[in-house]
Amino acid sequence: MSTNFTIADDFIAEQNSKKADYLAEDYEYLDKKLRRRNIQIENLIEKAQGFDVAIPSWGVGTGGTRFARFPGSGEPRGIYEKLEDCATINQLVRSTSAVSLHIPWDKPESVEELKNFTAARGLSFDAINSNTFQDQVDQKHSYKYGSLSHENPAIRQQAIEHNLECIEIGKQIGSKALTVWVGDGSNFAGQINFRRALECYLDSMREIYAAVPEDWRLFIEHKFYEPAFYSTVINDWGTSYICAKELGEKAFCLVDLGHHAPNVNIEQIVARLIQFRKLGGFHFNDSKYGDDDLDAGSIKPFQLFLVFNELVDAELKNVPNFNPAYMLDQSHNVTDPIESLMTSAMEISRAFVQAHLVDREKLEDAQRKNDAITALATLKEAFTTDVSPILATARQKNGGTVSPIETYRASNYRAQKAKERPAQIGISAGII
Ligand SMILES: [Mn+2]
Repeated sequence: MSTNFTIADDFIAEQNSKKADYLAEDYEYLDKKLRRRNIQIENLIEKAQGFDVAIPSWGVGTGGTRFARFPGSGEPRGIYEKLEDCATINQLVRSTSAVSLHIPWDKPESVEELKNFTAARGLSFDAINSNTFQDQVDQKHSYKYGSLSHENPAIRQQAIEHNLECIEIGKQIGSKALTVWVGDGSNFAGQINFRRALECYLDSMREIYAAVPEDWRLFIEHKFYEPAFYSTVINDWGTSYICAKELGEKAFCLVDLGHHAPNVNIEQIVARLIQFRKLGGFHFNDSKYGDDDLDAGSIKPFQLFLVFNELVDAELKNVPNFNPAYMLDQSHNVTDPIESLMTSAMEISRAFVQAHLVDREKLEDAQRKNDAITALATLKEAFTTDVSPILATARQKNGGTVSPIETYRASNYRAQKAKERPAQIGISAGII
């Protein structure tokens, strides 16, 4: 492992020095512009430096669709190679220091070895994700007709025990949250009893909840269709909220941006969950039609900004217990996953910094006066400000690179990994 290729810090410094003059020019211009609006650029750089979004282990592998998967060269073949790629992403962008594991895909043979490997690369572990949406080798009961909500108590028990095992692994690696997403649902009207399925789900979740440590959070992730096409058990944020409320204080709702019907007002859902103290966090991605799992900010950057507008508003107003966990949840079919994840992490930081540019006094004044034009213009003023020099400076100050994609390509990382990692059949990489 130790002989594997890594990007040298000197190389990053050399790449950065090539950009220094242009960055200084752009920075100076933006600084002047923001000062006219009474905004201190240094504060925004500090905000950007402190911002972090977790990488899902499955995101560094090439994804696929229902039709096919076209593997990329040099893609990771196991958890350690996935962690190598996660470390490289963080080395360049410096805003992705945590990794979210998926059990059983990433089940470690030695927890100690996994912890040491991760810590040596400056990474930590975010929420742990359970999987009861597919059958594993040697599994006694099938999840074909459901898991936590199944009619058969033996199947529910098996799904509960898997989640308990995830909590145990999570405790050992230092996770502080369990994310439960179930694929349970139905394909045909009448196939399941809606009320009974949800009651079974809640019974199962109560047992899981009881095993969640006091300083942990339990995230419930809703999704309105897929893999079930007629109904899902946790179909929307309302159901998710009710379940989180039923379970107790450690349970929260997770919002995956792709898990809503087209044109749903997600920023309003976010505001609702904040108001009722049940917003647990996000799975960021973007979509055009369904749960496309495209790169964050690639299709609807204004929506991403509006989501962050709600989040930053809550942060600035010190809403109690407001501590959302941020993670990317994407499937990269046609891009190099490392490039997509770096770009997405930067787009999320961009939306976060832009939301900090909103003149909130002016916005509130416009709202109170029913001045819709000024209200929208106040948001647009922030949204249309190019904060790239702030993001680049923050990355550089944290030890990263001014131009992540350029530096990454110049390093030949992927070509090096293609040599180190000969292709292997049957890699399970996120079609979720
Ligand atoms: Mn998700």
